[in-house]
Amino acid sequence: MIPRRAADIPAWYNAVDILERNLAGRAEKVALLTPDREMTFGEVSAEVNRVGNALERLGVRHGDRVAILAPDGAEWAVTFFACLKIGAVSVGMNTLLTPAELAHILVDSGARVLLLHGSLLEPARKALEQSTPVEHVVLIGDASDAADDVLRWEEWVAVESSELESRRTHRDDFGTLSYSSGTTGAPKGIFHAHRDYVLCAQLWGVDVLGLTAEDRTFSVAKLFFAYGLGGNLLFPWWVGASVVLYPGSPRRAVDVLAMVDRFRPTILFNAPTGYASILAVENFTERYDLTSLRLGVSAGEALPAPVWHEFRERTGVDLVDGIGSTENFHIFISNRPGDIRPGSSGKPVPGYDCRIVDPDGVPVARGDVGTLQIRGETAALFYLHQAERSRQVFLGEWLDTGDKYCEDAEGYFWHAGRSDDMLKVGGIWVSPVEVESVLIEHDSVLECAVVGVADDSDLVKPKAYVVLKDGGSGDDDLVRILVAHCVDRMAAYKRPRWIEFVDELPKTATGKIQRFRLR
Ligand code: 3UK
Repeated sequence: MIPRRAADIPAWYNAVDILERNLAGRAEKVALLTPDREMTFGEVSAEVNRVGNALERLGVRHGDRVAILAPDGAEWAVTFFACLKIGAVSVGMNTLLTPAELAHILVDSGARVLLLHGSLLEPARKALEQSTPVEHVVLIGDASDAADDVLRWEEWVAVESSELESRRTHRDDFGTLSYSSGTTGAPKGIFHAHRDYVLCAQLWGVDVLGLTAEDRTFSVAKLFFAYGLGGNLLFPWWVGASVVLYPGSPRRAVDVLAMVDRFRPTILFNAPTGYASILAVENFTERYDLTSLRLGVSAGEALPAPVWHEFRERTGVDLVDGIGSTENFHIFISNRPGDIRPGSSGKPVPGYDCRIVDPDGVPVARGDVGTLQIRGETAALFYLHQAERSRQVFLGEWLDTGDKYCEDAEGYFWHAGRSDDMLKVGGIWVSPVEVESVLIEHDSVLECAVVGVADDSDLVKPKAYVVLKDGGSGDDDLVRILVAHCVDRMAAYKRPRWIEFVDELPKTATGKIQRFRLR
């Protein structure tokens, strides 16, 4: 099967096939490597069956949601495929979120089971203190102070059979529910179907990126992001390549470099900020052996051309920038090996149609900037529990990306910002409205506005303009206090990198803050 259209996939299809197609001929091949563990396709498959049986024993059935809150590792990957195999829907949770955000996702998704890593016990415990639908918690790794009623992964799977029949799923049945942040309000739940994983694997992973069984992928972007899940699990396994899972922090470039040095991957998945932070490590090419790399992939935010050139000069490795979204599951416009325009997002991935439209929905002239809409079979259909927002974004066959783009004479697409106020910081969404609402909670702050400002690498980071209550002018101490205030209440990547104290903020006649003027 070479699926380039949904109709190429059998109507009744379970995407556990992505794993199990390797059992004929590659069962003994290493499927995944982590800093402390290695598993073959055969071993992963047996473990998937045990976990599938264990989930069914807990009562998990077709369509039920299973949340995963864990660093990237073997258990994450195994649980993901176990859910597919029994027709359940996995909810990969962002490990950086606050307890309140985690609780929201547990409630909104209706998760009945939570797979929880011991290192995340604290935020999870606080989240579970609120009323959530979670009936069972399965604990991965050791955490001696966990409650008695949690199940322990090892014991939980040990008693199960390694045989399991796939449950019958339609190619259009959902296999994942991912959460993505918006400007205001709660994160939006986005379902993807069994069909989407194989279509994206073929259309971009194989046809554009050129993945083969000889590759070994490594991703700094986590599995709970669609970017990491596709790039570092589904697409490589679709072609029988091995994946290296990294449980550490994306912010530690030296750890990332040490992983590449140790595991010798051929393809690196990272966000532009991640590449810029590698470049900032002194003499990194002398200290770490990166010669295994044949390509780097960049997504999450636009990759500035200077970063592309510097990375190429220092390492000899070409970076392939492509734009994807959780709504579409993965990349739909991309550069490709051997055909790269640094600074651009490349050309539409075959299988997707792209159009750039004005505010009335009319296509603009080539070269003009407009809003990008895409059409393709991997697009989600709606946001869970957000009918109104869904109607604005999912326009029948077309999906409104909210990104501004222009297409040049040669057909390359150039990112030109967002049509909302959302910021991508290190490839992850940050809502200026959310940062403002946290800053304003501080006693000294009268009002504030947060905008994206480019740093030395031309990558956007949040900057806050703050008006103080006492009419004061502020100082470095207050900057530190306000940043600490933000880090206490939000994921640290959302904190303002600069704070400027001002006497007033630019406003419209109706009193609305004009963020564009601050930008
Ligand atoms: C922005 C980019 C310019 C853009 C994602 C690869 O990022 C992913 O999904 P999200 O839902 O965010 C989507 C939004 O992020 N963006 C992403 N990549 C680029 N802007 N150049 C890029 N290369 O605003 C887009 O609408 O978090 C990325 C694969 C799968 C994904 N889900």
